Amino acid sequence: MQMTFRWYGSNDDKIKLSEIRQIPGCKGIVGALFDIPVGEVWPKERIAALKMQVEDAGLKLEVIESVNIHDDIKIGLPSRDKYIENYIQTIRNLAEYGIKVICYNFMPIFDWVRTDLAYELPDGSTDLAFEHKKVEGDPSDIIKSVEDSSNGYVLPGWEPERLAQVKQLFKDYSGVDEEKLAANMEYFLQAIIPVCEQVGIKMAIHPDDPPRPLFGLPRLFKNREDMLRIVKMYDSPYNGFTFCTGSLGENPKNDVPALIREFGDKIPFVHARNIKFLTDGDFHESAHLSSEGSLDMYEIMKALHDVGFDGYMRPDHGRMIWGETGRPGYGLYDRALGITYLNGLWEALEKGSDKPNKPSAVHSSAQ
Ligand code: DNO
Repeated sequence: MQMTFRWYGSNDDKIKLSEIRQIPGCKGIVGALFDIPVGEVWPKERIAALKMQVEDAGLKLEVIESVNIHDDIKIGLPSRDKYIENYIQTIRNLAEYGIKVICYNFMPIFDWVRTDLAYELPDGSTDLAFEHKKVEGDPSDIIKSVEDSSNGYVLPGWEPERLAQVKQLFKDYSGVDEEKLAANMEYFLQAIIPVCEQVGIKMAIHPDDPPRPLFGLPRLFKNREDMLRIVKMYDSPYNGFTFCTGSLGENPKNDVPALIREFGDKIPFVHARNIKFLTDGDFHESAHLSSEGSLDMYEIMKALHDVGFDGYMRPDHGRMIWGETGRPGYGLYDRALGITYLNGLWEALEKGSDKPNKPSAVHSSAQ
């Protein structure tokens, strides 16, 4: 397992690479070129510069989150072929610079959705929360509330240029139901996965967050059935999942460790985070520690360990603690605590794994 940390680049992240380097056991950065408009080819010089910057700080750059998918591909417009060609060129360019995993999502219009970016927890820290009643109305209300409470930062998937066209996008998606979206995803995967196989990059789709249809838009990655369908679209180790424990765990019907055991060989990248259920499917996020949330992080790490997970992991959204201000979900301190905890669980699993007969060993030495 290689522990990593998401970083938004020196222009957009107030967290410095040198600070990330000091988190014990953090080996790499999950990065992206956030300013390249969706659909355009990522130029080699820019990828090279980012890689050099990360390596100069003593870290690795092997995971990209995300190369986003142009809406024309998701809608299935004739122009999709041009955007797929661009996507393929980006994959080739990234492979040249040693990238091993690309995280992406296939969510229409909105990426992850939260209704509160500064939900106050009893200890005075704040975290992200989701209340379903708040997404039953006009999507522009939620856009406004995200923009007002994001501390001036652009959140991934909530780029202003994208949000400016939201009304038009809703019109463009009007004929796209779940079946059509799935067919468009299959078309995309059929085109790109053979290239990934050639160049050695694993694609890792991120679950829908939260895992339910929103604003009448279809969603393709919510549960086990969806995962089976995605595997079937193109069965290859290069067609994999970003296993986000929080996103899948937001639906209490999803048995997160069981999903890891079933799809373990298709998981090159893990987002590890905890959430706490409120009523009616609502939830807030929490510190990573099992006892702070509703997910058993030990069982999750154990399932990963049992399936021989050797991919990349990053802590996911953290709380704002110790007076830190910054991009909601993406501060330094609580994610660093998350890493330390996850690494601790992993070390215990590693050291315990060669001692399956421990109880009888203790018994015999006591005799
Ligand atoms: C939110 C993130 C998502 C994720 C994308 C992947 O914090 O987990 O925005 O990066 O869905 O494409």
